[in-house]
Amino acid sequence: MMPIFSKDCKSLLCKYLTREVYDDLKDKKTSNGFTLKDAINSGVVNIDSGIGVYAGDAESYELFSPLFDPIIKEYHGFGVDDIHKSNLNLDDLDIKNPDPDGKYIISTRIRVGRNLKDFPLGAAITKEQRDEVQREVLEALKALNGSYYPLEGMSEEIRAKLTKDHFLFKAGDRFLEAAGLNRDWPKGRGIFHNDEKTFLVWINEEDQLRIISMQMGGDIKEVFTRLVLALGEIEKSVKFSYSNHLGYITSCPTNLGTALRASVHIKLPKLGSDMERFKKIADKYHLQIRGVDGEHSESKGNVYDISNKRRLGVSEVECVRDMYDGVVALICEEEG
Ligand code: ADP
Ligand code: CIR
Repeated sequence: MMPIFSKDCKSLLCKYLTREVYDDLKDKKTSNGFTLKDAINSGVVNIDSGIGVYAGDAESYELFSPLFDPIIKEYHGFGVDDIHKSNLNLDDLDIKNPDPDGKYIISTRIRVGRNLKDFPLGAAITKEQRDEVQREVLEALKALNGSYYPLEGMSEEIRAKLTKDHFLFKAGDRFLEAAGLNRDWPKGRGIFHNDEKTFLVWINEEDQLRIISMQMGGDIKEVFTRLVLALGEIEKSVKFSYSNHLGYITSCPTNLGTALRASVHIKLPKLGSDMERFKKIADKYHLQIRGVDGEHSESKGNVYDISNKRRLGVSEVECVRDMYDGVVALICEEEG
């Protein structure tokens, strides 16, 4: 049955799931058995979703395009005839630390999401396939310096500390739960990281890989450089799911394209007391404001997570540049 959304629902799902779209898609199923009902369940169960949909495989984006296309258009400003282009050339990112004295920026993090070419995405994957993804990714990570810590068997104390310190994904996310992305938890999940925890890979959370570079302070270029070099190593042994139209294929349509989120944790007490002004600048520079514990969390002590909002139809270098330009503008406003 077509879901009925309450009047105050603001998700892109309730905006674009019209009766016509629903009737057109309700009986369709991808070759992995993923249906419209599966794709929309997260937004139906969580009416406070911003988006509300997840894909089960690359095919979902084609089969359910009457729903996904307008959502992608609204979130990324990217149309059906547009083409995505990747650019990871470090020489094209000419930026300096926007806060060399460390007055505002606490830390910088850049992550990309990736999924393996020959597997369904997490919402439609089987337990055996998920275990195989973990095995192939760990094989690829042998080329990098670090150790793997599986979630299964990890003490609750260590898991909670890694999450609190911003290194590990949270457990029991209700949006992922309703999307079917937490099935068989904690099996097949884990975190790989180097001793300094400046390079990390999450395995089998929302996406099969979340490849992360992070460090204290505001040296964005150094963080991006570490990420790009590691990506090159990983890509020597695994093939990622990529489409010429949509770029890297991800579970959530907000991550399509570069799947890159470049963020700073930044202290902005003045702007924090004038949210209207803060949001206006964020919109102008294509920024997203999150709380300090990540998506769907609140700010603490006037520290905000500021990141690029657009990820599709802009290159990786441009995504990082969006964040950099926005942070420079925010610091200028805070000082002015
Ligand atoms: P994602 O970035 O993978 O989309 P979240 O928004 O949930 O997901 O963030 C994941 C974790 O990364 C959270 O603990 C968040 O606080 C942490 N994080 C994000 N940006 C930074 C940053 N610039 N410095 C330190 N931690 C960060
Ligand atoms: C939601 O719809 O709110 C969740 N499914 C998360 C969507 C991803 N959020 C985002 O803005 N990047």
